[in-house]
Amino acid sequence: MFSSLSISEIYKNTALTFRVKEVLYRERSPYQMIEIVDTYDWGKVLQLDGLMMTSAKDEIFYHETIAHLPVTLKPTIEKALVIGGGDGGTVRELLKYPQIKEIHLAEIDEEVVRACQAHLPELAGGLSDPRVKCFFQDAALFVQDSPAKTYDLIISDSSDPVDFAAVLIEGSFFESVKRILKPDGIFIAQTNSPLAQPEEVKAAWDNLKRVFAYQQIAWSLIPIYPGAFWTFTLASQSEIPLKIHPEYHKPETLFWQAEFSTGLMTVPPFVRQILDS
Ligand code: SPD
Repeated sequence: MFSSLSISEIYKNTALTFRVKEVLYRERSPYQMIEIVDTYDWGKVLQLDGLMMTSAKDEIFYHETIAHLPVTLKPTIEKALVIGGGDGGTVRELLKYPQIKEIHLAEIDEEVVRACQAHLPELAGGLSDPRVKCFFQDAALFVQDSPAKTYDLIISDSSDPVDFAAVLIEGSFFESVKRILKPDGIFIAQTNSPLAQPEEVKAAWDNLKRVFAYQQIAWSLIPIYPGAFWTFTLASQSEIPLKIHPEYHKPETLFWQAEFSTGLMTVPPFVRQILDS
């Protein structure tokens, strides 16, 4: 591909490769290989075990959607839990809302947080905010051990559902999430690409449907992920409003606009076919 230094994600029979200016961090933690590199075209990129997690150029499409969509739908959120999300991008967006008083981050790999605080402060800077408390433990155990009816919002900002993260789209995990959500609380998970990973999209949907009374697919475009067309799935025990509240969206954003909610929660027929298959 490139004769000089590069970084790739190979997903099945497709590869995405960026030419690298500089390697900023490259260490193996007890859980995974962590790499942060500065690329020519996408700015700084975080890879975990060879999988693209985020890039400076396109992270807004992911972090703004996963954080602002649920808050725009349910503006009374005071206490939130972020599962995974060690790069800090999702927490950074939640911190833009003054009504959110407390954010817990359950991230298995403390070294991801430390590496991002050192090399991606534009994402991870908010993790040292006094409203944020980090718990470095397995998210599946964290949700199992948390008290019932604790959170207004839970966001699963997980890595791909492989290895230790595979459990994060299973029914048993969703049962624990339901238990620790307040009765009118809302859950949103990143649920992969219907183009590249239709089986994972369907598995998450089916497992959520067995556990929660209401669920709703939303989508965004994340160019550095396999398939680029990416889904997020909302779930709740109370009805998920499809009517947006633009007045609840005040923060400065570069991508997200409250008016997108309706469009991004409109399920394209090719996605509906996967969910109904
Ligand atoms: N294929 C990549 C899926 C990763 C989703 N999570 C990314 C974490 C960004 N905060």
